Amino acid sequence: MTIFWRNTLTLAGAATLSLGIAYAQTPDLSDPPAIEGEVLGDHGSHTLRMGLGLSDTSPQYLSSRYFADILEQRTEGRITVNIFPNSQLGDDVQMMEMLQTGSLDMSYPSSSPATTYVQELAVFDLPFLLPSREAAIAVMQSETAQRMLDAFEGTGIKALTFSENGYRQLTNSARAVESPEDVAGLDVRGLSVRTMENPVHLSIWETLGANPTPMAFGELFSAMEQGVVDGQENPWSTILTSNFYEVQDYGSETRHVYTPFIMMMSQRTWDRLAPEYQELVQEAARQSAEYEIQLSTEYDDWAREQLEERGMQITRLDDDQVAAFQEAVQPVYDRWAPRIGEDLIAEIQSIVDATQ
Ligand code: KDG
Repeated sequence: MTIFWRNTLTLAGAATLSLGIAYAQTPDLSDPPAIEGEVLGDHGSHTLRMGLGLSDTSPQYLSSRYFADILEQRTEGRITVNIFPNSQLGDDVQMMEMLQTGSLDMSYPSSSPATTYVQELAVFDLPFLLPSREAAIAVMQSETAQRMLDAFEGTGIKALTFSENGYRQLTNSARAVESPEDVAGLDVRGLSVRTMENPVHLSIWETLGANPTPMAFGELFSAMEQGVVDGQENPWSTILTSNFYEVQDYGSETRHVYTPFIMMMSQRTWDRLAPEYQELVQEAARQSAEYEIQLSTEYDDWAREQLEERGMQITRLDDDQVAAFQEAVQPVYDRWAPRIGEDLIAEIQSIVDATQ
């Protein structure tokens, strides 16, 4: 953090000295790995458009740039990827529909709104299922997860790889939250919380006594600014890189769900690529996903500290407090586990257990 003095003019025109603080925009991030591998021959030229919900300082954007660089370098510029951050081209749901019709080439949504295409993905939405990042990575790299990507076959979407969105944390503008009772509000109304467009997330916040509202990510900042909702939940990196701290005073380290991202391509675009290019795209997607996970890890604690420096009051929960949330959301399991599939949950559980 650098502190500098700046002169400002008051309305009356007198110069006053005020304290300005210039915050670092990103932590000290690892450089992307060197791009290796042969340069492919000429299999045609393609300019691809990729839409993201998150901002151009997010790990998702930075690693997508790496993806674009790999393709560009290894095809001598025959494949170019233009990336549009900040929901410029639409939200997760809209962009997946655009992939289906072929009006967009690539997108990178959370797995949660993608459950309308592949229902099994909802396993990731179950609260407190993945106790550590190691467990989450093992699950994302498992054959079980690959089956979920393959299950997009026939939807008009080619799912390329999982990467990390991360552990989601609650923020709000009403009060400090350290228990489910604080969410529900005993003497006051329950918090109104924006959720992703996903029924399990809705169920989590209903069960906790909040008033949940599913909403597109791109509408969230102004909804919080205008008081349409009190709060939301997202990883610290997103809360920082989307400037949510400007409209949210309180954060709680709930880590209630770990959600992945899925890098996706329109099936129509995929089908237009030569097999050599398809293989390259798949390889670049995996490499950039690894880099994304690395950046996201580097961001996590740093982002929380930055939020505190910028004035957000963050409550860390001890084991007993986390256990209280876990217990409170048990009805979500009772309701959703049979629909998501007990076998699938057991499969995920055994991958998790192997990492403990
Ligand atoms: O680019 C991804 C975003 O659009 C979105 O998925 C972020 O986790 C997210 C949310 O809360 O919508």
